[in-house]
Amino acid sequence: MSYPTHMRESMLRVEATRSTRLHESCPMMPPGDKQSILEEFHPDYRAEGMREIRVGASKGQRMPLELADLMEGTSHLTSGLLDMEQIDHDTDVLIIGGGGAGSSAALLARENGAKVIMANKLRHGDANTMMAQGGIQAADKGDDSPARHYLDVIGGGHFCNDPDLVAALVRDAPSVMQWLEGLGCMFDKEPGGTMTTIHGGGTSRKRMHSARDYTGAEIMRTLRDEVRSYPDEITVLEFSPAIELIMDDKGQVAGAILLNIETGEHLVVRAKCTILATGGSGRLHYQDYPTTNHYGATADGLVLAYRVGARLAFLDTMQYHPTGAAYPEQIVGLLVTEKVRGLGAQLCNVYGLQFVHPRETRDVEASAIIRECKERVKGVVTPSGMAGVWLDSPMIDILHGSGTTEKALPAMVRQFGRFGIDMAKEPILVYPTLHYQNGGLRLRPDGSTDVPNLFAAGEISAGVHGRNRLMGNSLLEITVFGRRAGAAAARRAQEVEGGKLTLKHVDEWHRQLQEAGVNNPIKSPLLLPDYRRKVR
Ligand code: MEZ
Repeated sequence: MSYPTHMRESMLRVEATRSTRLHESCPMMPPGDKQSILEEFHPDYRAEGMREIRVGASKGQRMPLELADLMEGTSHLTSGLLDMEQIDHDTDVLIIGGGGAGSSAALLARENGAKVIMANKLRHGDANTMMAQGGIQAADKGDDSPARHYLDVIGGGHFCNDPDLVAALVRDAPSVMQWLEGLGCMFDKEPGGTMTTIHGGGTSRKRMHSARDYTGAEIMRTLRDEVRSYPDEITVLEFSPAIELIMDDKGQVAGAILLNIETGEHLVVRAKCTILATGGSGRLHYQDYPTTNHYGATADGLVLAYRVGARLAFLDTMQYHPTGAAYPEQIVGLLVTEKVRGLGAQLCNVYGLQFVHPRETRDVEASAIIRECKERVKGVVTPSGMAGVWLDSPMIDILHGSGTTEKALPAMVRQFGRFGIDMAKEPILVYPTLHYQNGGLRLRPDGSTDVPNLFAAGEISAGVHGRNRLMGNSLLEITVFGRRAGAAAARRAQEVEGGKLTLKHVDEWHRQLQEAGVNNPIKSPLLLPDYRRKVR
């Protein structure tokens, strides 16, 4: 397929400026310019895209329209619908979600003596973790330290992060890398055996560790294998999403109702502690953006936790990854890892000119691309009418030696190679894509939430990243807080005195919706995105 003629013409301009650009990079933006570009171009600042939620513990908080509609949805159940005395599974710790956070939690809960059930909406490991490419941050080299990592995270998050959560993240990072390696995770190494590390946007040291460009898949493979080697202590249920949390008459969370989506059967799972690890919400396609996310990323855990009174934070900030594929159409929105820029590729407009430093933080980088295409009209327009900018990937082999692209980015090379584009020789076209939910449930460093016996870990949570996450801190977050939540939930489970199970909170939720005048609410959790053609 390769590129049509008009795109080739623009590509020639990128080639023409390359030798000069190899020796010069756009300067980083001063702080004032960063703030103004965000306010003008970042989707989070588009007032029409957000609204306040009208009910619940965080009433009045702003969030994307699509999410607010879902959070204000009605349950698939009411309290009288199921016999809550008929218990299908009884366990110490129920984990809802089997991506990296859920799997890490399962392992640590087991290690701390708990019997565990892990409920997956689809298959174990069908999650955003599997799709994460570029790397995982950890300050484990001589020129770096958790303190430097801390400052980078806080700066990247616009100084809004929860300091205790950040401290936990960066302190645990080196030991989490050792843990993963000990479990068999094959990270990239130099010939001498030290871990290969590169920069990411907003990092002051090279601390991005990777497994080529399928780091998340490698971590998920390792964690899944490990979980599956303890079948007597960790029961894995697949195709069984949670559709409601269960409370007891003492006001504690006491498990969940699962829906077996193959048989339509409802399962009552009683648990002393419950961990939500359901990930993010990219499949809600805020403001019609395409997404890098897994099909299951539909905010289910947020919906369930909110109904039992958990508080939310930072849901008015989403991450638009600067470089989603913009051509060919078949892969629009799929991730082009930040590692491509980390290895030196620069962004260029239709004239082959650089317009932004390649390693600004993601929110700034994405805003600069949107401005280049929308306001300055210097994007490259594809045959489907979408504008994008060039990511000059051939720079990688020039800077690091022939064959580097193939070695460091095999998944990317294949993704574009299928369409006749050799990214080691030709630049690729990119545009921002919805990637990550910066906010979510409020959390303590041990993974506990405001609601008794309810824990959370991973993308569902809020505060670690403030208003903007740096590359590689999500794979770190899922392992650090998955482990913490698993251990804390197992410890707590030893003390829990359960009560009588109930779904009365669901009736109370419906009453609150009515009182707030929320008309025609949709049913939630959504479970899977609805891609059917809409009737006009
Ligand atoms: O942390 C991420 O989101 C990540 C590593 C993504 C990427 O660009 O590869």
